[in-house]
Amino acid sequence: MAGEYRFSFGPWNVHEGADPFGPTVRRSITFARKLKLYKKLGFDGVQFHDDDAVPDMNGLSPKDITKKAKEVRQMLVDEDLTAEFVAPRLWEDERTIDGAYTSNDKKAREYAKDRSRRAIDIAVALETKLIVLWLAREGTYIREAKDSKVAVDRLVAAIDDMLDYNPDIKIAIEPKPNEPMDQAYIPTTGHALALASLTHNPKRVGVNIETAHTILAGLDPSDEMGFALACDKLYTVHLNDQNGLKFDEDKSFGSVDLRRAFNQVRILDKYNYGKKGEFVGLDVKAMRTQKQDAATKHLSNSRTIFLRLVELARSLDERKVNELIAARDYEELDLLIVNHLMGK
Ligand code: GLO
Ligand code: MG
Repeated sequence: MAGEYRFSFGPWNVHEGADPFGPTVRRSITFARKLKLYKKLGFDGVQFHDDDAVPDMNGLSPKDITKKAKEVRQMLVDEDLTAEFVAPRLWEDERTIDGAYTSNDKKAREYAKDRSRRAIDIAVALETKLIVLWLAREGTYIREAKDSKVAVDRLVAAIDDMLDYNPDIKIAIEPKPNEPMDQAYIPTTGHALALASLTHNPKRVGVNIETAHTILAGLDPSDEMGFALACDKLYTVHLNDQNGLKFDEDKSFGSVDLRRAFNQVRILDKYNYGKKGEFVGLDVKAMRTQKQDAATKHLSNSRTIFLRLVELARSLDERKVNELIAARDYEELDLLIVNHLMGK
């Protein structure tokens, strides 16, 4: 069953444990050493920020960026790995303090578009067609700081620019309602798909649904996935878990609410997620308390939990489920599901 699903994570998911209130607690691991971890942990796909592949890319010419990205492609080949996607990292530059595509400053917007084109060049060199857009700073701290109608126009223009730049790429918008901003402009799957419909080529714009982000928006992750599946727009997922409305925790998949995780796996498996080449992407962080040598367990554990939940989804007595639905006996259905999760 593991072979039916291919799993991916990003190099940022093996991290040093710094948080806004304290420094790093683990040593850095080089990118080359991180790549060696993938297969051992059961992963085949690498998610990239553009500068995970080409560090300090702002100081390089487009030609040099492509050259360096091709070297990384060779590293992937050597490790028998695939690049899943490239995401322009638009939130760390001093020009994008107040947003990238939606900044009030034209120079910042131009930088963001240019950087996105370079990210596409990197994707081409890494031989992936998928671009992920996490719109980190496209929002506000106070309502009056930007015009929300203009912001959407600018997001459409930026996405159109990318679609025109390369006719082969597909873009997966990763909605998130807040953090780092107080209010983000594209908080949910519905917003992302409405935005897609405004672009030149809606067929090439879909979503990357992250469990924690849907929970922060007060929504159910499996329903968000069902919505995207019905629209044929679920290009990838960022599975993890989240303990209620607090900072974005990126906990191991299924570690907070097993039933919620079960329902995500159930809908993905039911509608053949992965059969068109989609990866089961994780976006999980190790707890800050983990020691150096044990700081990859969150990845292998999330994968293990996913695969066990596939088994549970497939062994659920669907005939019984349908009988209870027909009888509208949802109390009994509730017990059936909880018992199933408890192995009864
Ligand atoms: C943060 C996001 C982030 C993105 C990543 C890929 O909340 O989940 O980790 O997924 O930068 O664009
Ligand atoms: Mg994510």
